[in-house]
Amino acid sequence: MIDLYAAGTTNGIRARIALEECGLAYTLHPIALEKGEHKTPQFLAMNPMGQIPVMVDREGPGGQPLTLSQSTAILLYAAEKSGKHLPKDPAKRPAMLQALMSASTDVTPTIGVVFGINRSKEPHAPTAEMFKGRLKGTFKVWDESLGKRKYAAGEDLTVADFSLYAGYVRARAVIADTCEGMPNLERWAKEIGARPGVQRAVKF
Ligand SMILES: N[C@@H](CCC(=O)N[C@@H](CS)C(=O)NCC(=O)O)C(=O)O
Repeated sequence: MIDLYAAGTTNGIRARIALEECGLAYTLHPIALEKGEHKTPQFLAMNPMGQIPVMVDREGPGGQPLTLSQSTAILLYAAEKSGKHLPKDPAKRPAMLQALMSASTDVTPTIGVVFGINRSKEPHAPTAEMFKGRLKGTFKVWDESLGKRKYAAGEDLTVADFSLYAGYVRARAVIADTCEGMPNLERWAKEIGARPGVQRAVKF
């Protein structure tokens, strides 16, 4: 059994999609970030960074308990444990890794910066606009790419799609103008968002 400590943020959603889509049984422990539940001694013992998500797999490698943070690490761990959503052909792996890293390290941190600026006591509008422009540019590249192929890394659904969807769904909910008017991205998001596991994962 797996315990997942998460909130409905991009990173929390990514980790939960991973467990849902890989068919791994888990118990969700919602963490209220606004109450500082990610800064308690118990939480910091699991992740000294004081950040969600954290996953505890009581039957990790070798049957030993495993505590893991970093949403993309959880995504890859779940995929490897279940044998799902990773290319079987080694030649397809580099494209999957490139797509995965762009989704996890280009899209998500930029969303985090825009949210952070907007929530700050004295939001600096030009900086927020600059990062929104960067995010829109990244989504535009994804839109063009998804015009040529079905999924994030090619013709097969992979963990890269789940990572990208976690960022896309939050951007669309809170800063919709960064991903509007992108028909290929919308076509792809409609398909990913219709998956039952993804639908369960985004409800916190
Ligand atoms: N790179 C980490 C980032 C985790 C992260 O930034 N978590 C945020 C929520 S999305 C958090 O816990 N923020 C609270 C804090 O940093 O105090 C991941 O992919 O899991």
